[in-house]
Amino acid sequence: MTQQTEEKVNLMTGAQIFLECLKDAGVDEIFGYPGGKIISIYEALYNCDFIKHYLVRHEQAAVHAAEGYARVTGKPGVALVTSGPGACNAITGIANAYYDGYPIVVFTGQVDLNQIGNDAFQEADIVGITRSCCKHNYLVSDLRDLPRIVKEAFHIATTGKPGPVVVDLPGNILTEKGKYVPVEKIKLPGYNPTYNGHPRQISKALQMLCNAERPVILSGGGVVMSGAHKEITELANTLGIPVTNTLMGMGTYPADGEMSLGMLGMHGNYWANHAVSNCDVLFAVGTRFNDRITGCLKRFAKDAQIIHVDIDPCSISKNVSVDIPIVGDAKNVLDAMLKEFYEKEYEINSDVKHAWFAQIQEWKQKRALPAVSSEKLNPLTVIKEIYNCTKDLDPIIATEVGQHQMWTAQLYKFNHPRQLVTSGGLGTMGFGFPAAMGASIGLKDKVVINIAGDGSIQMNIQELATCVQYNIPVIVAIINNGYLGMVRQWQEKLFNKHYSETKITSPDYVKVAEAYGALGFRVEKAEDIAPTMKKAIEAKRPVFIDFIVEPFEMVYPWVLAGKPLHNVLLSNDGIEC
Ligand SMILES: Cc1ncc(C[n+]2csc(CCOP(=O)(O)OP(=O)(O)O)c2C)c(N)n1
Repeated sequence: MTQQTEEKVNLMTGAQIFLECLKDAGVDEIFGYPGGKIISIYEALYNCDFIKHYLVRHEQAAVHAAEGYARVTGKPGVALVTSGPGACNAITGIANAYYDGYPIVVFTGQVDLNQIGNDAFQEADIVGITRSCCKHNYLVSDLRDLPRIVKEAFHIATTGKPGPVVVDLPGNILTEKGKYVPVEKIKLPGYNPTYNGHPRQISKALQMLCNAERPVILSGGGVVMSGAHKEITELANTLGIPVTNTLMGMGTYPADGEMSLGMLGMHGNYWANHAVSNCDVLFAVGTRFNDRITGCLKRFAKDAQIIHVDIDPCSISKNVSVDIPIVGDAKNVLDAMLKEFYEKEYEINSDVKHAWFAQIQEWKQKRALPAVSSEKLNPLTVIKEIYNCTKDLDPIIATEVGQHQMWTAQLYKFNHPRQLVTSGGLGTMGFGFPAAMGASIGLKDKVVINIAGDGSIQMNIQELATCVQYNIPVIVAIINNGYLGMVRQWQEKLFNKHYSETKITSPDYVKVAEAYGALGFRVEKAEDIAPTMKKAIEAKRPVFIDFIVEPFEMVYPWVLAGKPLHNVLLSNDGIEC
């Protein structure tokens, strides 16, 4: 054979090269949905023994599943969708991962290069559409660029503040033939995330924390991302500083740890909100200070000096102005702080800190979470009981968005990071179920439970078919209150009980489960919760449990939008200031 013919024989299609690129990136599981412009990738997948593809039932779910996978494993998740409608269906998932900062790479099909802009069949300008909701995006316009772009995409998705990267793959690039030349090194001179905090800022911050009389640590999603939970726990315990967390920072300090204040914000703990409102130093790590956390910005921690550690320089002093900014990776910064603390033997004034702790305990005693009173099965009882039945299994808990999400955050005690999978920034109903599916694929031995509302579960309910096809044993606990509960709650309090379009009907979820080939149970009494959970866990199959609950339960504590954090509504009766 001549050298030229030999080279021709060794040529691969763009689609085959694409799979080799994924293999080199360490990817072995992807979520996707085929279509005309990526059919050549599916052809290449047909005999591919190094990538397992999960066929979802909707592209939005493919991206949420990839994010769920990324959240629990710490590895990037991958979704593959076709051009036009497939890519458009993926947008919500991309935006969701962007706001919560999780690393996923979404590959979208595109019409052939020479058809772009010609109103070609199934064309959508996905690079344009996703510009504002992804970390970076690419259109591959030359097959020779494909290995470099895929390598860069994974690098950008997983470094600095993680996020979604979109790679648009024109059909002709995937069918063209070429040689696979792996890329060894990434050269991105304009992209240099800062990992180490400035040493002088770190010393200043440490000094300020040691001198503080009423300090609080606020731990956010960045702590999960950088794997800094041990460091934050050590710092809090060593310096004697109470820790509150954002929804994204759940489990970064153990819920049953001595210094734990639990969640802050709109539905955060009364005592956590009061502690932040009254602290003199707030040490915020890996949080964006979004409005659900700060309440009225002008009055947020208004007497406090604020130290803010974040890997993303853009989030520093964006919402809350900061006294000591530290740009860097949370783990590195906290490590450096601890090292300096031990080496230089900083002193802590334990007496004043004890007084502060005693004050917090007083707030804690005064205001526990609301008591439950109703004839019907109460949603809070369901979540507490799910916690009791599963805490020893250390399960992954996903949620949808609504009241059930806030009750889960309040009542399920998360002792580990990456244990709660929930949509924080975008607040996407329909996220939980596919994300739970992705989480279950990522951690095959874990019990994975999606706590859902009856509204939310109907948004991506079709993924039950995916779970059945691959026997992904996700348990969906539907907190069925017959309403879009969280909106109904706002209508009750703020719109004179005008329940406009929030009463929602449901199918018979037991029959739905059975129709899809899954297991279904209905629970209406508290005593049936534990035995049903046991059956669901033992089944090791996809299960729906329909918990028929009191429709009018409210989520308290509640800081009304725009109010300061300490204006906490504890019941329908009044505001505690
Ligand atoms: C995709 C999407 N559409 C609309 C909303 C607005 N929204 C937030 S909570 C909520 C109600 C959720 O109802 P349900 O899933 O039944 O949960 P519940 O509040 O009753 O626990 C709605 C409509 C949203 N967050 N996401």
